[in-house]
Amino acid sequence: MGQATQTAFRKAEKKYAQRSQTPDLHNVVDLAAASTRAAGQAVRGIQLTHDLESPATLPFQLFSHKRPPAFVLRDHPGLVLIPNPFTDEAQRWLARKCLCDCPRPPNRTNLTPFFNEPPESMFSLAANAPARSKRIGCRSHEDTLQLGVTLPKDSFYTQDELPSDLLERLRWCTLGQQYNWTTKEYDLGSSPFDTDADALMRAIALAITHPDEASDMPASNGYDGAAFVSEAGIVNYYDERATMAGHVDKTEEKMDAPLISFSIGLSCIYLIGSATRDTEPTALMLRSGDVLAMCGESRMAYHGVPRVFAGTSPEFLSCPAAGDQDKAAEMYPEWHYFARYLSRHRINCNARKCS
Ligand SMILES: O=C(O)CCC(=O)C(=O)O
Repeated sequence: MGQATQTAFRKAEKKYAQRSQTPDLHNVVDLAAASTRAAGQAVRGIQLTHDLESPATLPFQLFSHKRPPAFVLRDHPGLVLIPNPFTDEAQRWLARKCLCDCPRPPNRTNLTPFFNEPPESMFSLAANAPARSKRIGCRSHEDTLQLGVTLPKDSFYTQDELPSDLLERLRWCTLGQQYNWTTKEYDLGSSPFDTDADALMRAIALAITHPDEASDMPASNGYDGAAFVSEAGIVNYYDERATMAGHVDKTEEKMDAPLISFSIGLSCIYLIGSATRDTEPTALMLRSGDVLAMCGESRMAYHGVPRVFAGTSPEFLSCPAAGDQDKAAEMYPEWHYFARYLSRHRINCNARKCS
């Protein structure tokens, strides 16, 4: 497609995806860099209407403040950004949840159709595999047919693999109601949504209920957060070169309920547009710990991730020698392996109400 016929969204994707030169970040709304548009009129601070409460089941605090700063964007009614409200400990816990607990049966991953994933965590296997002999077997041709898939032509998935190699190919896992990427329906059964993760998402949904509307930049979130339940979700795993093309999440029946996400690890450019690809999107810098909620009008908006930035993961996640890492190692024996992964990846976990 020629440059002239490209949509405004596509043009923005290409601009930020380009690797031959450092991208121009001038127009990127970056709440951690005071010199950008963020300091101007692109965003407005809002008051959260409820405290962010940690689930009582956890022995530590998830949130560093009960009412952290939160923002809405002028051009995108309903999009709420809470810059990293988490404690360092919480980010480690979330990373561990996304890497060890989420990508396990009965949750499905992009690898499920092709490999007999072990019931224990692939991450732990990768971290602890003492010998290069411990491989994960690929499914038989019959199994893949039963799952409604055929093996890719290039025979990418035809031999048993080391857990560490498979971990590098992990792209997504689905939570709760399992999403079928072919039919674009939730028709593949269900797994229990992690109770603590759901409690976290509910706390966010409640806190952003009806943020104050008395302004020229309304937050436009009329949804009553008390009604939110995480029924389905996706964990996306990005390596330094991974991208996510612009799309709208519209399978859910309850499009008035927010789509809530948090990100851990590397920073990225997140593009948010409108209900058509023809509107020029706004570029946001999302950093480790940032929470984003797509409510109201923005729930129907095109969005995507054209760029992940290498070397931007915070030290407390990515450098085993930094800060209170002894505590992390005590809680998670494989912490060195986590740190290695998190120094080179971004994880995004999101939740939706479907019905
Ligand atoms: O990685 C992100 O921040 C966006 C994820 C997303 O758009 C999705 O899972 O539908």
